[in-house]
Amino acid sequence: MRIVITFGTFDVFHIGHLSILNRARSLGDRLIVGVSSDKLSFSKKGRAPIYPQQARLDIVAGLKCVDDVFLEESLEMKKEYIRQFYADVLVMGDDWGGRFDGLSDICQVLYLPRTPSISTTSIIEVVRSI
Ligand code: C2G
Repeated sequence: MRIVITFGTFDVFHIGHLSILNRARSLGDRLIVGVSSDKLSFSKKGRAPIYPQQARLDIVAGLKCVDDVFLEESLEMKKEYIRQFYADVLVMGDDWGGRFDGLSDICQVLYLPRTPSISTTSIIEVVRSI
């Protein structure tokens, strides 16, 4: 059994989010997703997410490719989460390239290419301009 873990805010869920989760799932037998808490998300992006954390958790948990979700409270707790869920592989988008290489002593660390031309920020900008 190969367990894959990944993390993200997944605010205003879009095709780029679905794509990385499907690709992450295909690298193993189970996919566990840490969804950033509202507090963590605010500290990363300097603005509150549009969707509150419970909605973001429910959306990600409802996907066919996702086996389990939990709330990610801190960027610095990746090691604890990896151990807690017995993850064999950590998948991150390549916008985080290199950032978590220090964890390669406890699991495989892979960075997958982001889907071009879509982001939560660009969706917010389009909606604002209508
Ligand atoms: N993503 C993607 N393509 C896009 C947009 C996002 O592949 N066009 C990926 C990101 O690389 C990330 C995941 O979708 O792997 C979730 O994206 P975000 O919600 O922006 O995640 P982020 O806030 O970067 O959270 O502990 C790390 C963080 O929680 C990552």
